Parts: sequence; structure tokens; C-alpha cells
Amino acid sequence: MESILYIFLPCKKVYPIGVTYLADFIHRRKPDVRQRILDLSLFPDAQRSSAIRDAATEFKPDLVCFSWRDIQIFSPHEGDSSLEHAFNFYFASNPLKRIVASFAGLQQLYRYYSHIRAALSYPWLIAKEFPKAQIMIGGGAFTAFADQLIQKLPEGTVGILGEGEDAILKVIEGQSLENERYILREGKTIRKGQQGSPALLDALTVDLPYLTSIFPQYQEYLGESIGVQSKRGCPYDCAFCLYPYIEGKRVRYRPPSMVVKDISQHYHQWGARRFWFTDAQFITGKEAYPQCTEILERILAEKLEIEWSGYIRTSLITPELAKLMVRSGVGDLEVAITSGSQVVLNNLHMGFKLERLYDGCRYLAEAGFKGKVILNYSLNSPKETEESLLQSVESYKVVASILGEERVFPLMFFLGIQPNTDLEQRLLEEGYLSAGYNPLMLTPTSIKKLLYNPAPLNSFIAKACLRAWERKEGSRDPRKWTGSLSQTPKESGPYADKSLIRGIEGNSGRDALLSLEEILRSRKSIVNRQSSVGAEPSKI
Ligand code: B12
Ligand code: SF4
Repeated sequence: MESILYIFLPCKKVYPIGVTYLADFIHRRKPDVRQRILDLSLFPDAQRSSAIRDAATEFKPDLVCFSWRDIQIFSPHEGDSSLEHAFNFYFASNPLKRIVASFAGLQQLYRYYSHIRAALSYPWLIAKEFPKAQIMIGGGAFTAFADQLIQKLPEGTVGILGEGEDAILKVIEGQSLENERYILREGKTIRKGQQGSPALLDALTVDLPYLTSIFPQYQEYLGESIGVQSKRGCPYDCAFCLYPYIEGKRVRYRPPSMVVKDISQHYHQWGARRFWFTDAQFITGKEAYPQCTEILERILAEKLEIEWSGYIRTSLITPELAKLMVRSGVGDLEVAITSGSQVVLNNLHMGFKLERLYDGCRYLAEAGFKGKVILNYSLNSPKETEESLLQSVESYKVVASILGEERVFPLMFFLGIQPNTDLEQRLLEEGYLSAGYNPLMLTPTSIKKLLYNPAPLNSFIAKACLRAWERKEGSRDPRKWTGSLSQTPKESGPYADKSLIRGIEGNSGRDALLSLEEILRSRKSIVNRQSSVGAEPSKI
């Protein structure tokens, strides 16, 4: 095979790092193979088919590689309006609100299905109009839903779960894919492969001038946050998380010099100033300290004045790392505290102690951290009680007291049940989910299940959230903000996930937590009063 066309399927605009790495990898091994990257997100819906048709006609690819990053539209967090509609639909006491929410929900469902249908239509277009081209498909969304999606793709499409470098190389060379995580449909039969030893990342680095030449749309990303991967794999076991399934549990590191070379090239050649470490986890454990430290030291040594972010285990931040993080330009952070109850955290196998998370925040504060922290809470996780909910409220107050209330933005991020996770497995065993359910099939009942918020605590939580979301202009809590929300920039700044900004701007998560506290405390006092009526005075 002599030519590859990569097609990044449409999603909310985000730098298509996966296909850039794939193209770069192939170029280093097969410099004669012609390559081109087409990012469909940058075209309006109506022009996407013709963009593919034009590119394929002109480029004449032997291999077309579709990269499917996102499917999810019912995000389980309050940065996304679909959660608000869903809560209004299921829990609002005002019937009018329920009706309005049901229309909004229907519209969102329509968009969700149209999005999937459209994305599937592009491989079909290639299969029909360019039948000689081999089709491959991969990416985060494909990996998450491979079993369902492969059924809907043209026969012969080679699906790859997880990383795709070696698999594409093998297809070009006509080698067997037996040692790759492939999925293939032949009629009604599905064939799958198991990855042998995953690729080492010691030679992975981007040749930016080459990339620029094959990705003419790169200009759309000047000024945007650029993804950089420093390692693959996550050794933890968090019950809801799909990342170890996608990347594997074994951590593979890229040499810090190569990671920083990527950053430096984008900095000098594209003028990029904002970067996101796309690692499942930037600090995967103590073993990662040398690599993380060296990366940050090199950023400093090369005088790269950047803002960076990524998923970071705050519990693993040491005083030294905190100083380096701040000096090397760490921006806003998203911290998945999940719960303020150690029992709930342990049950989810989160593998960290709350005290260590607070320590990490303390070290950041001492190092002069000036960014925002989005504190993600997955309320109503398994083992949640009224008491543990109150502990979550307390944990927010602790973090806010360490970093400053004006920097800490709690966000309600309900557990979304994803296929191939421990949580899904447990819920199947408990009968909460039925075997053979289709995670892509959204109905009012399935959405309610997949946005994990079960009875009996669901109604208090929903009430608190709805109360907070109704106060659109942000916190009206009598306790004043010590910082000024009006200073929140319109643009999201270094933070890469713009959808979460909605939650920050309103700081509705804080309101939701405080409302929840109010609801639970008033319930408690009613229960106490009721029990005290019949109780002996000595027991009061
Ligand atoms: C970093 C990250 C983010 C960052 C991105 C920052 C940035 N500037 O890039 C932030 C926090 C912003 C983010 C946001 C979201 N993300 Co996100 N994100 C990730 C994460 C952790 C890594 C993605 C990544 O860049 N990896 C590094 C690159 C090199 O890998 P890659 O792109 O996956 O490509 C490799 C393989 O997939 C494969 N591959 C890719 N394409 C192809 C094509 C072919 C033919 C082949 C063979 C192979 C192949 O090979 C590539 C190289 O090895 C993944 C989880 C994970 N561990 O993968 C989730 C993930 C991709 N995100 C996901 C989602 C849903 C989202 C959101 C939509 C969440 C939300 N509801 O708000 C948003 C919006 C994203 C957007 N479009 O704007 C889902 C997608 C699955 C799904 N359910 O649809 C994932 C898988 C997480 C999950 N839930 O399990 N995300
Ligand atoms: S939540 Fe983070 S630490 Fe836990 S398994 Fe997923 S990537 Fe790893």
C-alpha cells in the first residue's frame, strides 16, 4: 500500500493528536507512503461527505483510516445541558418543566442518533464509491463501543481497539494482525485478536514540518490547546474508568527529551502556548516521578513559556513536584476527588487516600499555584449514604480552605456507566443492567440507568442540583465569594474542555453541594426531633 488518508470523524473541535501520531509513526518507517489528514470537525455538517469525496478522489488512498474519538452526548456532568434536561425530566416537581425537558431531551436524542448515523455513513461512502480502498477504524469512541459499531460498518472494515501504530504498519506491509487488538466482521461472524506485547514508546516523536505538510488544516489549531502524550497506560483500577481498558495497565513512558521536543516544536513552529498531557494519568505512581520531573525541568530549561494541564493524581503531588508544576506553567486542573468518603472511594478501588489528596493541594498552594481547580464529585456512587454525602460537602470545604474558595469549583460528574468497566460488570451481576443491553441505545429508561444516580438518594441530589442550576447567574449563597466570579474569563483559558466551563462560570456545583447540605441537615433535624419525642431524656 502506498497511500493513507486519515479521516478524523466529527466531534467538538479538539486537536486530533491520535491521527498525527499515527501518520508520524508510519512516515518514520515508510517514508515513501503518501499520507494526508482530513479533520471533518472543521467542516459544516452538509459539506462533510463532499469533503471526503473530494479528498479521496484527489488523493486516491489505498488505505482509509477513520478515527472516531467521541460518541457521548449525554455527558454525566453539569457542564453539559443534557444532564440538566435529564434531571428536570426525571425529577422536577413542576410538570411544565418536565414537559419542556422532554422536548429538549428528544432534540438531544435526535442529535445523538444523527451524529452516530452520519459518522457511520462516511465509511460506507468510501466502501461504495472507492471500493478498492481498505478501510480501518480506531480511536477512543470506537474502542469503547467496538462490539456495537463493527456491526454497523461495511464488511471488511478492520477495527482496532486502543493504539493503532503497529496495526496500521502491519496492514501496509500485508502482515497478519493476529497479535493486534483487531475486530472484524465477516457476515454474522465477528473475529477478534489479542494484542501481544504493546509497543514501546521510546522512539515516538513528532516531525512537525512533515505533519504540517500533510495536515493543511493545522492552521485551525493555531492558538488552541495541543495534545501531547507522555506515557500510555494506567495501573489503577477505578471501577468506572475505561482508560486502562483502552491503553492497558502497564505504563509505558516516552523519554522526557522527546516529549519536550514535541512541545518545543509546536511552541516555536506553530506558536502554540497551551498544551494538554493526554495521558490517562500524568502521575501514574511513584515510578513516574523521574519522568514527570524531567519533563517539567526541561520545559523550564528550554524557557518554554507555556500553560499546561492534564489529568493529575493530586494525591501523588510532592512538594518538589508542586514547585516544578507551578514554575513550568501548570494551568487549571481537574481533580477527580469523586467523593469525600474514604469508604466510597475504597469501594470504587480509587487507590488514594483523601488525606494525600489534601496534601497535594496544600503543596500546590504553598508553591504559589494560581490556577482553578475543578473538583469532580460523583455523588451517589455505590455505598453512598446521607452521611457520606455530607462528607463530600466537607471535603469541598477542606479543599476550598486550602486553595482558596475563589479557585475551587466543584462539579457534579455522575458516574457514567461505560462498557468494559468493573462498574458495568458489578451492575450486570446485581441485575441493575440486563445482560446484552446496548450501551449506544438511549431511551428515557436507559439514560436514567446509565447516568448512575439510583434511589433512594437520587431525589435529594437531583433536588439540590436543580435548585442550583435554576440560579443561572451563579452562586447566590449568602456567604460571599472571596474571589470575583466576574473575573472568570469568557474564553476557557488553558483549560481544554470548554464544556466544563459552563459549570465553572455558574459555579453551580458549589450551590448544589451547599443545597444538598441544607436538605440533608434539615432532614436530619426532623428525624432527630421525631425520635427525640419518644426518646428517654438521657439518650438525647
Ligand atoms: C485527554 C483526553 C481528553 C482531553 C483532551 C485534551 C486535548 N487537548 O487533547 C479533554 C479533557 C479535553 C477531553 C475531553 C473530552 N473527552 Co476525552 N479523553 C482523553 C483521553 C484520556 C486521551 C485521548 C488522547 O488524546 N489520547 C492520546 C492519543 C495519542 O490517542 P488517541 O487519540 O486515542 O489515538 C490512538 C488510538 O485511539 C488509536 N487510533 C486513533 N484513531 C485511529 C484510527 C485507526 C484507523 C487506528 C487503527 C487506530 C486509531 O491510535 C492512536 C495512537 O495510538 C481519552 C481516554 C483514553 N485513555 O484514551 C478520553 C476520551 C477519548 N474522551 C472521551 C470523551 C467522551 C470526552 C468528552 C466528550 C467528555 C465530555 N462528555 O465532555 C470531552 C470532549 C472532547 C472534545 N471533542 O472536545 C471518551 C470517548 C469515548 C466515548 N464515550 O465516546 C474517552 C475515550 C474517555 C472515556 N470516556 O472513556 N478528553
Ligand atoms: S480514573 Fe484515572 S487513575 Fe483511575 S483508572 Fe482511570 S485513568 Fe487511572
